[in-house]
Amino acid sequence: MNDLTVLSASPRNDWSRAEILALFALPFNDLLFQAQTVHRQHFNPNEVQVSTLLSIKTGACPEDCKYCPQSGHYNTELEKEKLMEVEKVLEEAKLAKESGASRFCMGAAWREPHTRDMPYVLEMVKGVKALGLESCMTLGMLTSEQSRQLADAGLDYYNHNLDTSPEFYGDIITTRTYEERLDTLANVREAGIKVCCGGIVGMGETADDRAGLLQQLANMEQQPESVPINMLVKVAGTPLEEETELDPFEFIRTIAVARILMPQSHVRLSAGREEMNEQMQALAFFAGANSIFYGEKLLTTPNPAANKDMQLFDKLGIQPEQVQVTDTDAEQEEQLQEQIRQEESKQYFYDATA
Ligand code: SAM
Ligand code: DTB
Ligand code: SF4
Repeated sequence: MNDLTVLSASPRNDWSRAEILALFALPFNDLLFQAQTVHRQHFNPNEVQVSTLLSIKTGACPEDCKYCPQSGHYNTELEKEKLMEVEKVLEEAKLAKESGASRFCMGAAWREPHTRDMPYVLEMVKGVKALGLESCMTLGMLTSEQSRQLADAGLDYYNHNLDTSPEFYGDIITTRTYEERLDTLANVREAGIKVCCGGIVGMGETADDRAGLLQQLANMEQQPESVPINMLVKVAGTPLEEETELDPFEFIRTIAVARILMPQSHVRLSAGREEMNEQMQALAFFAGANSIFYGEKLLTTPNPAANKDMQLFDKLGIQPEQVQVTDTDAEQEEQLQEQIRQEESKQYFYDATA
């Protein structure tokens, strides 16, 4: 076994860049063995958390993120859509629940939510919770007041990514700073919402940048509960459409190092699965990934079909992780089911006194 054995049971937040690079440089089998060992200390290795994503407001975003098909700065021929109606969002959430998702994530192509939009997104959170699903939103930057409103509505997770290392960040986004992202994350944390924060690889960053992203995430005062690792989805019309492929083993190494640095976090094998074969996804699960986005679409780009994912789970003996529904959630769900029963029964009875 290699000297650099880091089987830490509890999270550390003093990782140096050199230590992280040394993990990346381990022989592949040693790295995966360490990652799998850490993984088994905190999780059932045969369970994967399943989230479904929905774009609740699509395209025409004022930000210039070079990877993003929804930025208004690039012509990606995406059909723009205004904020969806609450009812439509809840219909989608119900379908997601019926197909086995335990968390429903709603994403908006905004720099930040406008005050006039808040009442609608708060209703969405309440409705999703009432269905007995965990709720997650990603709406751009948040003030502390907006974070508190979302927390009061019952939001479980807020997704806000750092995307890459502080050094490479300016090459990818110029319309908002790394500091502003950290401020939003601090607001979310302070409001008591769980943090979902990760990044994208395959954007032309160096190995040092990948280590830098993981260093930022791991060294947060409290590590994010959920860490999405996205492989860049190259979309025609974006400045990164011709970017060189990242070596697949480097991607698996990134997952494994994330697992070792953040032993208690769910690491999500996020965007990019449509371009990965089953063997690569299996390796990612072995390296410690234990969450996926499930359903045919991410926000605007394709994701593997649900039945393909279920077949892969079957082949690997993986079970979807079940959500722990609290008493309050269960009561709310019962109330909602009662409302639905009442609405449905109206169709079958006419008013004989009229
Ligand atoms: N507008 C909000 C924001 O940026 O904070 C929320 C939605 S935004 C689409 C959420 C995340 O999706 C981004 O931070 C980025 O990490 C990821 N993402 C966007 N386009 C992507 C792509 N082409 N490939 C991989 N990940 C992508
Ligand atoms: C995250 O880290 N990845 C998801 C979610 N958070 C919101 C989004 C991936 C988007 C991929 C490109 C698209 O479908 O538009
Ligand atoms: Fe807008 Fe978010 Fe896309 Fe950036 S990643 S352009 S903020 S939707």
